[in-house]
Amino acid sequence: MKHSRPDFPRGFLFGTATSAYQIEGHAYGGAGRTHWDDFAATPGNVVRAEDGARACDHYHRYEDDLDLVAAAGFDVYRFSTSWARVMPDGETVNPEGLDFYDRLVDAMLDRGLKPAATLYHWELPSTLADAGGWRNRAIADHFARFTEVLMSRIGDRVWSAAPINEPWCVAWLSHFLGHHAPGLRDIRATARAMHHVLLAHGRSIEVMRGLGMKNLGGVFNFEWSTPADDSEATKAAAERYDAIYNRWFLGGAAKGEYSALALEGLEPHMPTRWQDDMTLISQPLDWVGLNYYTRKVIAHDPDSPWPHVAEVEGPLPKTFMGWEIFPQGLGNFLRRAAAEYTGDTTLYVTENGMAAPDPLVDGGVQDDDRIAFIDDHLDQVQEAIDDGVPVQGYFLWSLMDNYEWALGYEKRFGLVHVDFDTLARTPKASYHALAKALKD
Ligand code: PNW
Repeated sequence: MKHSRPDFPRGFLFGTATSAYQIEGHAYGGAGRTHWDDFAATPGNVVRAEDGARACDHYHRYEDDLDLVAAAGFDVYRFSTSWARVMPDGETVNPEGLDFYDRLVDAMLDRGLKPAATLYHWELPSTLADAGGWRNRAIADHFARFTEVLMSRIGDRVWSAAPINEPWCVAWLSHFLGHHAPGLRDIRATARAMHHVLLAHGRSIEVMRGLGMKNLGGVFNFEWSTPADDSEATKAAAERYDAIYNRWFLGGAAKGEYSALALEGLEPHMPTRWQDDMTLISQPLDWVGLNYYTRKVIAHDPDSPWPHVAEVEGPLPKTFMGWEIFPQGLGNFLRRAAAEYTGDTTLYVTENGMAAPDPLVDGGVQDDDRIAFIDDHLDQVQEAIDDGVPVQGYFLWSLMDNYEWALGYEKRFGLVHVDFDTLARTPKASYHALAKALKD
């Protein structure tokens, strides 16, 4: 690859990321049922109705997997913890679950890796989902309790912690678009989830501060929105998309303010007295993480349900997800975050990467397209640094091929290939290229 460590300032961190449900194997270790198990079991929701019961069997193979992270020369390993593994019914503690994360964190430290924990990456215990999940304000109390239970055990050893991965996905993708569990298509449920997910974030940060933890942040996802034409109606639609996707959650968490444009449509559906929560929601953060993959081309669609936007086919090359490759969006968001929301606060790119078919040929995977993708996005990080944006790390999604949610196991994002029959791990060309770049 083109880039290597010396291209970046001293102390700039390289990492790779995974999430619990996508790799661990949820059938093991006494974990409780989650709304993703329920969602996947309902025909039509997930390709081939695949779930995370076995996934990559990381639960048993974590030492080998962490060897791969360390051998590549990564500084940081971003992982998530499964709420239902720690508290199978959302309330009772499963000692085996806590023991697992305790061992996992120690195994990272043994290898010189910085453990970057995300408490919630989408697998809600079914009992809590059945009680209304993110639509129910009580979720914030439950999440605060989970934070306390988990971090009382591992909070003294994690390098950083963030409460919730990608609040937009938790709220919008899951309650408005219906693509993720619980698969709702309901604007009222969405507005409530959009607020409660941030309330839970704020409560969790508060609990972790109380435990004396340092280096606490939030992880948000971003998609650049490009108007399909230059009519006023189209430009307004692209701005509404941007307001909901890219401004609502970051604005709430970083400034205690929701986008006025997004509120125009959402206000009637919001929980009562939501304004009273904005101070709690905007707890000071030590860093903000940006997850970035793609852009969308947006049109105005007068017939679509609120918010009257439609995604249309764009002209750029696409990944195996069908997502357009648009590296400039990453630079745009890094600059915008610092200029409009986060100021001097440290930023990390907490996820970036691409899916490809990645067939195993002659015992290897020649994923040159992924290497180019990474280089092109690192160009953007470098430009942002040159522009004075305080971005201090870049973490690849993902360490290894894994359960890609509603798309099952076919979409491979890994630097390491996983054979889902034998579970054999084979580092791809991108893994070897990064290992060389990080050592040089
Ligand atoms: C991120 N969308 O999710 C997640 O953090 C990962 O768990 C996931 O595997 C990765 O990106 C690749 O998909 C997203 O449809 C999933 O807009 C879907 C969307 C956005 C982010």
